[in-house]
Amino acid sequence: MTSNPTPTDLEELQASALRELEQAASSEAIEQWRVAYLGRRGRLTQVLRGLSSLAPDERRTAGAAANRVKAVLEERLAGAEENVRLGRLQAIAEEGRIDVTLPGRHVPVGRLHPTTQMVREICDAFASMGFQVVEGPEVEWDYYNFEMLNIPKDHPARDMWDTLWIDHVDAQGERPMLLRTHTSPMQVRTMQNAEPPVRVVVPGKCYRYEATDATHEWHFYQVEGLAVDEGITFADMKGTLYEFARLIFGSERKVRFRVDFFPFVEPGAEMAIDCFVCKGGGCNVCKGTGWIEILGAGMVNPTVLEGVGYDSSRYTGFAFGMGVERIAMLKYGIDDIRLFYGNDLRFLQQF
Ligand code: YSA
Repeated sequence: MTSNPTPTDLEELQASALRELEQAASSEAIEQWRVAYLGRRGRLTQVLRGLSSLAPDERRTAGAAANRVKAVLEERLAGAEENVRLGRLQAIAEEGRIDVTLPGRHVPVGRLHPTTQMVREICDAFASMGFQVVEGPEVEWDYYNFEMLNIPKDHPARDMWDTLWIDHVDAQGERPMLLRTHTSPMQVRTMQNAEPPVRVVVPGKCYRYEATDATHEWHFYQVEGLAVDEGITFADMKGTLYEFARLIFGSERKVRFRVDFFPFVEPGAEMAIDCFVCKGGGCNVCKGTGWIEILGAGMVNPTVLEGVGYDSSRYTGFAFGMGVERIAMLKYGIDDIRLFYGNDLRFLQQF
């Protein structure tokens, strides 16, 4: 064919191509046909290449016609390949080589990470008691992580949180940014953006400049809780946390509150449950005490309430913070926190 194809040339090319394709009964014959017409040196490909030497008007008309032929040939090619495939399957079936009684092939299905499952279970427990779920930033200002929580600069209480600082220095030459060491800064952010009553839980990742061991990771998850309203008492806090422990660990578990110190609560408490291994008798999991600490809590310090503009003579509240992996360890009897982030499917597939 010349480099200036007429409509008749193209019709003839299409007709002869389709005739030949009908004769092609095997995959090999179909492939030969494809190379002959649509391959790099195929007849239709040559036509398309030749179009570049035509005047623009002619090129447009001839190009459209050639592309229509190409679309027809490609469609018929796909149909012919499918027919050969079906024919092959039918032949196999007729020979009786498909055993429909064989079990199917296992398709691996993904699942949620155990930490994610535990976060959701904890949040569901508090949602059932009327708490909203909110989230906040992992890169945080010193202002929210410490100062607004009644932990001023150079205060020894900062030593309770080994901090990873962000390499950003402000005009005063101070490092005001960090990776949050706990979810407590969200107490302040939440109160700054809402009037009481407030009831929130905050799941999220925290970071500490700590050496890892069986119960410590340098990154881990916490769930924070905060409730502020008129007339909230320590008894409300105990009742809420008892109910939480019952929902997560079952009604047989015993709960213990003891005095603890956090600068942002007054009074402060730690909550422990009786050891799941020895049931309170004392063993090496609970270090002989019979109890395992699961969270820190307390009544929100009036200084924190006043800092966000709440009237502390009118409003009171409680707050708490728990380690998610530690709760999962207690619930499922996991003896090393590092298993959570070792990416070992043998561990992860158990949940
Ligand atoms: C206390 C009082 C409140 O009113 C509100 C919150 C809190 C908790 C406080 N913000 C806090 O972070 N306390 S904590 O340092 O003792 O950590 C709380 C929980 O996080 C621990 O009980 C533990 O379960 C978990 N945790 C702490 N460091 C961890 C860790 N989990 C894994 N690896 C670590 N390195």
